[in-house]
Amino acid sequence: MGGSQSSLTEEELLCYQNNPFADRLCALFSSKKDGKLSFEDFLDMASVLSDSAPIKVKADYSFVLYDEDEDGMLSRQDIAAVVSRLTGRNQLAPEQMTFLLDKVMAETDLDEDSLLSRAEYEHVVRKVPDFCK
Ligand SMILES: [Ca+2]
Ligand SMILES: [Ca+2]
Repeated sequence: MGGSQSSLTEEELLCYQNNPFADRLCALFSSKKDGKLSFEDFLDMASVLSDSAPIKVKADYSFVLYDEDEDGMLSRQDIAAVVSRLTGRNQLAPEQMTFLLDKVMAETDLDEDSLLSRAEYEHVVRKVPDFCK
């Protein structure tokens, strides 16, 4: 392959589906790790994002997607970043964010280490499949 014509840029992806995680998706699915998606990368991504993908696959990819600092755990900071992407221009006030993070952690952090491991995350996703849509 070669030539940027066959790749989708971040902007194109944003236009394509207006996904608040477009830059993370590009970083994740870019096989050349240059943030650009080839047509094959795009198909990979589409199959993972499709409703028919197994929940385990969705849980795996969304965990990596949300783990912005890529340390293998979801911290309050990672989750705050997810929330702020999802809320876009209607950002939560700091105290609302703290309240929300407290609630999320209380429900999900089973071993109370203030971090969400992959297993804990998968547990949530299985209980609330909409969580990783
Ligand atoms: Ca992390
Ligand atoms: Ca934990």
